[in-house]
Amino acid sequence: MSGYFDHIDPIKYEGAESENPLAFKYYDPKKLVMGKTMEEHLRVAVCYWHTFCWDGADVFGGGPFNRPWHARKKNDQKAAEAKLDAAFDFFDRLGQPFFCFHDVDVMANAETPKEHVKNLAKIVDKIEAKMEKHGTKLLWGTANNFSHPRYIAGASTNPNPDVAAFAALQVKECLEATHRLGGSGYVLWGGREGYDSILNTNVGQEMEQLGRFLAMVVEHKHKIGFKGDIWIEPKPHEPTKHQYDRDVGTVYGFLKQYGLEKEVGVNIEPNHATLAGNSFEHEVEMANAFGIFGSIDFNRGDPQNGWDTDQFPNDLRETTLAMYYILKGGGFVNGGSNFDAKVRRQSCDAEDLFHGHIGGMDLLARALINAAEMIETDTLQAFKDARYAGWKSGIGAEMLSGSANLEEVAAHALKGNSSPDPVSGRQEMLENYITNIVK
Ligand code: XLS
Ligand code: NI
Ligand code: NI
Repeated sequence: MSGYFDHIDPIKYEGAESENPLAFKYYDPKKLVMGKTMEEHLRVAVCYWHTFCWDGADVFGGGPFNRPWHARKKNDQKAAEAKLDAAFDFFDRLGQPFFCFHDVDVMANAETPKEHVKNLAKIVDKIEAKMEKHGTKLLWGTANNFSHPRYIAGASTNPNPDVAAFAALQVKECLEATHRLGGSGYVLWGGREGYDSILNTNVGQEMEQLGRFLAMVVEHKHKIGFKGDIWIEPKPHEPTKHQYDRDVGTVYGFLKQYGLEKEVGVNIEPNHATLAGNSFEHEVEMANAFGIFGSIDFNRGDPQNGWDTDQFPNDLRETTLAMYYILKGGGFVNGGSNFDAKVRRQSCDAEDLFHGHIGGMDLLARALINAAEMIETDTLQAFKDARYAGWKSGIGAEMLSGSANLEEVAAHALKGNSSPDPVSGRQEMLENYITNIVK
């Protein structure tokens, strides 16, 4: 045991009346909602990187967090194992079912390709034993192909194919590790797959490279028999000026271009959605529309500054809406609710890591209950069904099925004696309905 979290008792569900800040008020894992437990619906995961790797450093100053596993200064195997002990100790106390990691989050530092393979394998053995003992499962794994200086100009989109080959090595090893650890998914976030300046970038060439890289990952998934999903995580920019996977719609076009739309889905992050000028629920609903919804990296940005602040989510209205669309799309299958979120730099105690996650899990629980209530009566669906009913028969159905051509549709319009009347979209009424649901 790490000792670092010893002063925190396991977090229990105590109900909405509880005044204990270190207890769940709404997240009751066994509570039944629409025939499934909350735990099964939400599939909550803790992310390794923000929770155990980050020491609180920002661009203006060093890390104030003082976690014991950072004290070694060198991220060697001993430090990696101390971090692993602390991570599973945290998971036991929080009681969430899943975790997520990048290869470099869990392993000792490596410089050469051979060292990379060796160090990852060493820690994966330890992770496997920990998972067996503690019962926490892997939601997804991913390779960090953006932090090391070799990736300054991207990974698969690098002008130098040897860099892309190093990235391929990392992805192959991490996909195999994810498979071995029983992960439900594998994520590719294109951290630097874009450009800082279009002046030095061959955009068409880079997208070809990215498409082929993704196809190789899918081929390998099938080769090793990985049954989980592959997800791209859209983000418009940061760290690059422009990232090719800018939002769900763009990713779908990209997948279509390379014939991968049936093989690859999306891991949506609300803070990335808002950076792209979209709402969170827009991204979920676009993914549903294209049939590529996968998983969520829950967090939020700060409306007053435009970057990926990765704060724990706390907006109940936004989360309720997103949850409604997630449930409408069938809910999580292999995906889940990963908190890609970090406590603020001044929240430097072990305890703060619990407050962040407790708040996030309680929020998801409330959003789930609200969304289930919305689905029960499904006022929105009924409204939309009535609004589009015209397309089910007559000229609407003929247009959609292709049985009427432009001339025939135009002839239908000519038969009318006047211009069609405008119909209210009832936006305020629907907004009021949401306001009254959110509680
Ligand atoms: C960064 C991304 C990253 C991915 C995993 O903005 O959210 O953390 O989730 O590489
Ligand atoms: Ni993320
Ligand atoms: Ni992010």
